[in-house]
Amino acid sequence: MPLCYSRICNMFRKILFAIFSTGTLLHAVSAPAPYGPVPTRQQVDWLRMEWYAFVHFGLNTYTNREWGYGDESPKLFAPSQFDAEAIVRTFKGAGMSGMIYTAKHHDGFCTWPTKSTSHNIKQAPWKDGKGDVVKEFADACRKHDFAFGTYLSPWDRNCADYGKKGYLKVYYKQIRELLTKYGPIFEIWFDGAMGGDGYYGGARQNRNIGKADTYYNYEKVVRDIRKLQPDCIIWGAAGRGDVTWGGSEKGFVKYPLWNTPGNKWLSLEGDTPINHRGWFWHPGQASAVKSPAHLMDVYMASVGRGANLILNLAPNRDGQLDAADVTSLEAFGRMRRALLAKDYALGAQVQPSEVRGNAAKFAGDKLTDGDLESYWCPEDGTKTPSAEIRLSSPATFDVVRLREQIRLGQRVESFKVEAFVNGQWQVIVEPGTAGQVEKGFDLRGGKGHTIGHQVMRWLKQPVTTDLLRLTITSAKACPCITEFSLLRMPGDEQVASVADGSETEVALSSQGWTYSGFVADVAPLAFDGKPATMWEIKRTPSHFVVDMQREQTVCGFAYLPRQDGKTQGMTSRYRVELSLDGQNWQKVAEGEFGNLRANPVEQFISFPSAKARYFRFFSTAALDGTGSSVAEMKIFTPVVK
Ligand code: FUL
Repeated sequence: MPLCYSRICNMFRKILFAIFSTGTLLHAVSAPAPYGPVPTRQQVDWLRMEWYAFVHFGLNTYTNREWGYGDESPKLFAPSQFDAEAIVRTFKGAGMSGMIYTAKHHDGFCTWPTKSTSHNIKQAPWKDGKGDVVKEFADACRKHDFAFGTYLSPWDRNCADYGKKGYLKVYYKQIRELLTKYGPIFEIWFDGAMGGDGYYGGARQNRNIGKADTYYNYEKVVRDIRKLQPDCIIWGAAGRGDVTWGGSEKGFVKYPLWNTPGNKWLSLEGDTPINHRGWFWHPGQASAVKSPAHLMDVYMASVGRGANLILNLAPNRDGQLDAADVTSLEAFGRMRRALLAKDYALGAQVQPSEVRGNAAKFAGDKLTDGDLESYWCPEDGTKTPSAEIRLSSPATFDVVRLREQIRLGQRVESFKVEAFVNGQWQVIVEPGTAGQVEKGFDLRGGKGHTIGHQVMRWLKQPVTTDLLRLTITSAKACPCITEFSLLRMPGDEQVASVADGSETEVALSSQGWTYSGFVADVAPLAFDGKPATMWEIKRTPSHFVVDMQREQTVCGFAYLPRQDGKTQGMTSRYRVELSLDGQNWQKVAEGEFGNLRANPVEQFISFPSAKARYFRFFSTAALDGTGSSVAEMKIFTPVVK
């Protein structure tokens, strides 16, 4: 028996030797072990969707508000020409991959026939109360093979039980309905805005919920959703979901971007409306649409930094998208397609400094094979490898795109790209150094920090070459790079995105105006066209009076909140009164400027045209403590056509 055993061992040794020496070993080189938190399959699929639409459409569409108070009448909801399919076709045509619809916003109005509350679409005149906006969008998406997702505001300013236990039953029911009645939901959005004043069934109170995570019991919410729709990506949920906010409602995310801030993978989403006026549709917004060139900046500052982009288009009161929004969206869609149409590095020869186990599977050509799964990788101990990339002919490009194999974790901390131009190596993407943060739209000439799912670096100017060198200058573990691409940014098509001739009001010139009221000496700073200077006082309520020196017809005003990044003393509620003689006043507008904390953009308020010489603006409440401030204000007069 022992003889037999040793013979078997010998045979086994010989077989192993044969395998190793014939090169079969090459196939046996194993992939690196995952490093740190890795994304789920769903998170990887989601990142590949890149950009999709947000659709804010509900009662606010009819009230010119960003945040409804909760007492709006459902009778207002009457879109005469709503066509979900037309909207979906527009999005798809622009190259978007899906859409997320606000099934319920903070005002609590449910745009589907829910059983959870009577404040829903059944009370609306639209389709005689038999309509269902969620269903129409979901069906249109399914028909056009387009992903459908939903936004359900946790904060509900209509529900009498909000802030109490009773609301949770209502809310959970709404989640269940949306996830069981409308087919696959690719993403569900739980907004972060929570608590505050509201209608609350007539109580008209201020209700605080303490910690959102505790009140909503997001642990349970997430568990339930995973059971109902395991593929659904969860936004927010106090950090328990799969995706978190990009940090600004301007659409950019900060770079370097780490998806692994804790012990789980967390993806980022940049969100912004296509129109400067806000998330919902507002009268006269045709003149405020963002240009295609600006949308490209947004794209490069979100998708280009490794996040996804959700771009909002708000249907108008007819239920249709405004032509101006669509024109800009489509022009940007063409720019994006042109940018991604040709990768000049595709098929290029790659000479890396090192290949893991010399295995073909991890060789340099994986960088340029156009396959998002295959990757170039050195030995475990090597963290700063490099690779020379030779194109078949010289190409001109101004965007360098890199991708990591994130299924193995996020590893790269910084990288450098050089181009061989006029007989010399020239650094075209400088390596990032610790502590540098890229924010906003400062994009061109950006440094090479993280890679993650993807990073696009926009060069200061186009470069022409056929030889490049990529060097990973710092990594947490051996880098696994799936793609190295060279792209060309199309020229800014100067698509007219403003002034479609539908202007109904214009701002009056403030020349010669005088001011009284609180700190009247600084009131002119609110009318000087300079957002950095403002009328400001540490007191609420307070007010100022504008004497326009002569009688004018006025029909509205615009308020730009303080732009210095502070929220203390940012006016959030207002009242406006007019007077012909400075003695007798008439109130013409009163309300809330919603969503200022996340999106402090210019707010436009209209009121019925009236004659006045004096305009009195009251700041009646402020965000974060006492104070009042106005960075800029405009007073509008109607355009006589
Ligand atoms: C915010 C909300 O308060 C806004 O109204 C909007 O829905 C935006 C997408 O999220 O937090």
